[in-house]
Amino acid sequence: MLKFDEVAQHNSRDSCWVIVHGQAYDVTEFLPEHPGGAGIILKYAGKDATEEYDPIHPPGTLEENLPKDKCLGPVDPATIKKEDKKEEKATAKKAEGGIPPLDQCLNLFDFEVVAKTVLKPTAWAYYSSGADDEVTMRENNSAFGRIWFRPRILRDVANIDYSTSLLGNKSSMPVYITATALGKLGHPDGEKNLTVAAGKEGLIQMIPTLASCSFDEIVDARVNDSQVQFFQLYVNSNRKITEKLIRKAEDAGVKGLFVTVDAPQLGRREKDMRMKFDDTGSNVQNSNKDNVDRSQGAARAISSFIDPSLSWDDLNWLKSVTRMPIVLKGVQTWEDAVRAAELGLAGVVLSNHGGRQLDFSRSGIEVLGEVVEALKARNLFPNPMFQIFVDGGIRRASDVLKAVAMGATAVGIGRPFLYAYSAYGSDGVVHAIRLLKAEMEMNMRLLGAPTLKDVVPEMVDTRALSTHVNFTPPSHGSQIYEKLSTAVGMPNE
Ligand code: 173
Repeated sequence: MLKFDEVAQHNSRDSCWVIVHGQAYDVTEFLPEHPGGAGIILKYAGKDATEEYDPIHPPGTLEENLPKDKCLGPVDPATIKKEDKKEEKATAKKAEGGIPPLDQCLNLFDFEVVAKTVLKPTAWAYYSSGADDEVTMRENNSAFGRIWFRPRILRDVANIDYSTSLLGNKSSMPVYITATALGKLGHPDGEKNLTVAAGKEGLIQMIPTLASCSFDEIVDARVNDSQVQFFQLYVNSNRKITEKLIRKAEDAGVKGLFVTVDAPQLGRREKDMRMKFDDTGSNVQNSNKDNVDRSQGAARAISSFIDPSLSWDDLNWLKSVTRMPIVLKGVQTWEDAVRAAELGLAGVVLSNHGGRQLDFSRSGIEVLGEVVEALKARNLFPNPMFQIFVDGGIRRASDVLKAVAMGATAVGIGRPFLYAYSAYGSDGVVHAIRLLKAEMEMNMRLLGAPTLKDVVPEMVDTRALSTHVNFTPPSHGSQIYEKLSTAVGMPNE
């Protein structure tokens, strides 16, 4: 068996070995081909790269991309030195009981607070960041604060039922778990935490194209055969790869295809970028040799597979390769929503990608107002065959109910569930869902709406929704930003 010290000698561009899951690999010849650039591998040359590797590469990636003879065999575990102490520190905190017991989390915001203390700095930066000045990211939640309720009284609200149906599939609540990439940054079980919790609580999970777990692992984690999942699709420049993914999803019984249409290029997330610079240090030096832009870390490198030339013309092709209902995810105007409806698609998600794409795009909840109005004017709403979903900034059942009152079938929630499992595993997600259910029951009772059919437009006052206050983004000196560290590297120091 190989000894760690032997691997450690192959630590250069000329001879580069890395350890992943206890196996040594010779990746010297693969360096120029690595989609994320050679530099990131070289950082782990001669070392154990498992922790960095896992969130970004679904199982099987190495086997599929390296010739068999490049796997050099197992490394004697007794000789492996733990190089990355950061992760150990993070998990140590949990072991010491450094986080509050789960039942002290009373709402979805609480998980974010706990997750920030548990996550590795790079993971926190990746999950929590938004594009540019993060104005849209904050607006997503703030917009709900401009909608007020008009509750009705003296209705029989002894029994409350908030169950519903998404694309013809039962859901215990008008909420689904939306797709988010790189799930293992937060927890070794990654997206499987979401699958298990969704199954237990009767919610639908949208499987991401760029998950850390493989598609099969996420499907196999279903708690029973009747558990429903959707699939989020990034369309690859190589359409054959996309067709294969779609077929795989269909074969696995996936019930809906959500095509992301708001990310022809990945937004600039500066908090994330700052962290990558800190993390690799070597990026600038390497930028001449690598032809992939790694200045935005792994996400940007992976996103190079997303086809920016995708257009309305491709939708006929998409429809021809699947029987799954197709929903466009990332629609931001009534014009595009009407076009999707007229094309006979199954729905739209009014979303700005969690504020991670175009800064100063409006919140999904604001767009919902104009979309419903435009569809109604064309006799396209209500229509059970064309459902409207909203995501972004939803943290309370009151937010969910505001969206439902305005015409949404359901809303997607992303980050809060990531934070919940990062801190508490799958149990955290179950708890988060139960908190939302408790809020749903109370809010519907107080609104005078025993079922979701009773949650009607007249129950919300949305007059202020599209009135944006004269808002100047806070300066870069405010506490919201991860400031550029001036401690080292200033030219005149
Ligand atoms: O929001 C994201 O970070 C995202 O959608 C993405 C896209 C490509 C690669 C990784 C993540």
